[in-house]
Amino acid sequence: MALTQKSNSLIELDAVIVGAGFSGLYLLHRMREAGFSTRIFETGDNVGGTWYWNRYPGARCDVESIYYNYTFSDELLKEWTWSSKYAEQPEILSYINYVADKFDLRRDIQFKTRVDSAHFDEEKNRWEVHLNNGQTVSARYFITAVGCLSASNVPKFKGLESFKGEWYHTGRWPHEKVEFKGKRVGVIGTGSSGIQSIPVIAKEAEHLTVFQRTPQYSTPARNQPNDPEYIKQVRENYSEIRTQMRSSLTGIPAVPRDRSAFDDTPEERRRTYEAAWEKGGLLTISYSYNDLSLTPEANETVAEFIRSKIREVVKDQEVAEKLLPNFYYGTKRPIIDTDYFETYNRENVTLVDVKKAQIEEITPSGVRTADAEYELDMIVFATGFDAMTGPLFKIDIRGRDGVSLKEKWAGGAETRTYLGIGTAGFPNMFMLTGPESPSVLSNMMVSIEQHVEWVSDCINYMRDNNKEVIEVNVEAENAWTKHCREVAEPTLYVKTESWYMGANIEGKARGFQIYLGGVGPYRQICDEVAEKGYDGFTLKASEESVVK
Ligand code: NA7
Repeated sequence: MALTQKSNSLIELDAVIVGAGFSGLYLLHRMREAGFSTRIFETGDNVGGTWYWNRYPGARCDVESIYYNYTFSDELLKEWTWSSKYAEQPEILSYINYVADKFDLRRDIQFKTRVDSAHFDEEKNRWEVHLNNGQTVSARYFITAVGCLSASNVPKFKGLESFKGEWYHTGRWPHEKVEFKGKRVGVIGTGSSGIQSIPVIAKEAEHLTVFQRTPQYSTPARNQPNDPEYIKQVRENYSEIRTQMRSSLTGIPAVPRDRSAFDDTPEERRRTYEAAWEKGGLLTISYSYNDLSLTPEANETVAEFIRSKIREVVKDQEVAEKLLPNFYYGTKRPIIDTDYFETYNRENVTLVDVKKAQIEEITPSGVRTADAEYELDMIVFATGFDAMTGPLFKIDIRGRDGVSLKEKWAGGAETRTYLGIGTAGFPNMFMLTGPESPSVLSNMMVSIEQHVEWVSDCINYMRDNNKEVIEVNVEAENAWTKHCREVAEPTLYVKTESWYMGANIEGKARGFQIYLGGVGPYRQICDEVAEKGYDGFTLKASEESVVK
């Protein structure tokens, strides 16, 4: 189908995709292959999404590189070789650029263009999409590929505008090299971004002050170059690996040991945790036993083990004490690092506990906490994101009766979706890795491919069956949201104030918005929905479409 431009300001398409990250790019490819006129609108000036924006020093993926790539093209799998176990941001960005070129995707991507609003026109059964450059696009389908962690959060500290030095947010890092040499740098935040960047900045800066609110559990990544023999084996077996990834719980072919933490003696447990610590990696420790995320007692065994390692690594015991986490392990995003705790043994690093004495204001020359003032030349905000709903709410999305998504979801407090893919009252709109899908608690690549394939298959089905409108049924939505909450409720996740719960954003309602049933079972549910002719959705041909 051809793209038509009626005038300078109206573009007609089959589908609009928002965002040129991993999900948007693959969907564009699938849609074009199927003959749909599709265009991506992207704020940045190049492809990459998360990996375009998060260029901070030390940025790296914590899912093993061999699992963190597209798997839809065997040719692509053969062509690309990851240099190390955990790929660095520049290498991932090169990969995304390579994919964009290989599949000639750029010609249908409009860069430096923000989607400001998308309103469903009930008379035409089309989405009217407004861009920040004044253009209007009319499309049958509106698909958000905006990622879960793209709305960066710079807390509203008093006085920030008065700061005379440089400041950056890790998720909006400049393209030019940021110079730390000879500077007094402050990093606020010790989530994954802080923990990845702190050791790198410490090596360059004259002095680094880390402002920590919540100490974190972090375990060694033990990154290493990929052995060519290993890569050869992976290539030969990728078909099997892909099947395992797709049917696994997290999108990584690993299973928790079928054993409770209390099936072992304390000595055996310690040996198990020590071996996992030495091996490194994301799921190594957390998969040591099957009840670590379920019971406080089992959880405490791994939590205390990590605390003991922190006491061992950090030489100054006063500093070590400040670094000891005390929430349930794994209920905030588990982190893997390279020399994070070791960094506090450096002479040029100071740790400040801002839970004890909170940041009161940013002054022209630094940061003032309740009990001290810190002179700084640069502040790095590693303060995270308005996750899940944040990126969607940045767009004024309105469905039937002009109701906005933000209103429908009461600012996030009442988020309701069907499968995390659609929401009632917003016909022909699909969300890739949306709230209430496995998303951030899975290997995003597996979840992205599954959503993209499901959505593009659905749009194909619509065309093949002469349907014009697809819309989530309220009953199906209510049942899915209920199911999501029931799966999360017995876990320890809901007991911790985390960004999974919306707790990192001032005034944001608390609620767990990730489907914890696992990517394999989730895929099965989605497949069954499709096999039953999109059970839980109402599909209408053009003549039967509801016109109010
Ligand atoms: P995170 O994990 O949300 O971490 C943000 C950090 O910033 C965390 O330590 C926060 O403390 C801290 N923070 C946030 N607001 C403040 C204020 N006002 N004062 C002091 N400290 C603050 O974001 P990341 O970018 O590190 O990682 C996001 C995800 O990207 C990661 O989980 C991976 O999935 C990839 P808190 O814990 O809220 O007390």
